[in-house]
Amino acid sequence: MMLDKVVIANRGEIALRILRACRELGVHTVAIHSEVDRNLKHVLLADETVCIGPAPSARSYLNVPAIISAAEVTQADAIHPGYGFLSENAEFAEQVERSGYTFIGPRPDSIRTMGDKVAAIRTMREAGVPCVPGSDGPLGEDDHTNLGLARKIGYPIIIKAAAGGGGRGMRVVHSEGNLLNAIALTRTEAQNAFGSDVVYMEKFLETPRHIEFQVLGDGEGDAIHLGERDCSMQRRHQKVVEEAPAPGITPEQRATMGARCVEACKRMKYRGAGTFEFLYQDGEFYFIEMNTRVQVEHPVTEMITGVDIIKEQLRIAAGEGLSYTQDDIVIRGHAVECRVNAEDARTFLPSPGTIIQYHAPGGPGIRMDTHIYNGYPVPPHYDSMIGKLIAYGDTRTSALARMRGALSEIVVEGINTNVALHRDICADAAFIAGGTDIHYLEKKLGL
Ligand code: MV4
Repeated sequence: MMLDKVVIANRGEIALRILRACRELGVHTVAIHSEVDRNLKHVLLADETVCIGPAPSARSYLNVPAIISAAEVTQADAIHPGYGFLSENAEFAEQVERSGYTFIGPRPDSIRTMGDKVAAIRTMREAGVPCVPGSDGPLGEDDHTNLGLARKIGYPIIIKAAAGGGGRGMRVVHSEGNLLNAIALTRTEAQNAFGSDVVYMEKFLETPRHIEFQVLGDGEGDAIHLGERDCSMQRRHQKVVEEAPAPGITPEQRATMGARCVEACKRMKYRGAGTFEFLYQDGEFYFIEMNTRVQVEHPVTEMITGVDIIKEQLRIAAGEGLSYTQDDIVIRGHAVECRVNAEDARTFLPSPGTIIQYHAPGGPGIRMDTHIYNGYPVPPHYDSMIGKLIAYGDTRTSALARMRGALSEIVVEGINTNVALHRDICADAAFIAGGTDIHYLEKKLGL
């Protein structure tokens, strides 16, 4: 392994996941952490640790000079950003590289292009990836043109901020009378939230599923896909349960869509792990966004392919290329992931506090990716996700049976969690049948 020492620029379960992958490859680890995170499991396990600032993320996990200084003082050679925080910040990736370190992720230009949703859609359309019928570019200021565009696409339509994504900066328009006002409002909000008032228009799909394809690129023009995940079980743009493969998607659909994503990766010489997000409705896929990072739900793909995605990220960053060709990738069995959050069951508000008692679930096909332990205090400053319970089986039915078993075993005391919600979802007839849409959970919860 051409990497000797990696700075893990994240916290929680993903930091521990990255540390484990480094250990397996004989790579030394530096855990950088905030003042309240000295007792994080991966910090206790890391070869070296550097405190980079106080609890608020803006002063620690988002503090670029502090993170690069930590790489300097420890003489590390690479930085893994994990997910969230600085993982999709092109300026950070650029600064890391300009300072002489390897950014474990895509080239800054790829991050920048995909961060601009209009540029991302143009790139995908040119590569032959199917997109949602829409404006195929930013909306101009001419009202007549915009009214004509929407009429041609057909209502309902959705106005989205080019700098948005992940559900931020969007507005649905059901009829012509509201269009111009909606464009103006979305522009103003986008300007305030992202510093850009560029917006675009798409046909609004009313009952889609969220299906995403995992890709790996070597940065030199080779790329493979690892099939898809279904992440439709969500609440307020927060995924709750994910699974792979997506129920009802045929091997032919997987091969076709996978090949289109791979073609797009090859054209942009994409480097590292990435995810193509699609809406899937009435048997058709429509590209909406690309994520240029490893995702929370990567384990379900690891379970059905046997590929260690974090190890692949490290190998690619080290210039060792991909360990697999597309023909090596065989999808076998089914995996489901439940995100375990420290939150109130009724209000969904974060519920920090000390874990008094933790009993991990186990048995065949059960994987728990978590940093929690008995006595660990969940701090109030960060995301409420404390772990991911993953169940694998030969079939979806067996994966779900194992998940229900694991959910009946798991004990997390001292804080409130959403484990009861997961028990409810995994006993839900429509979920068990498979193929529920992105609105299913919110409707079930009566929102
Ligand atoms: C859409 C859509 C329907 N039609 N675009 C929300 C998050 C962002 N990634 C894109 N989103 C959506 N875009 C069109 N043309 C519905 C959503 C959407 C959604 C998408 C995926 C997962 C959950 C969602 C929840 C609400 C809305």
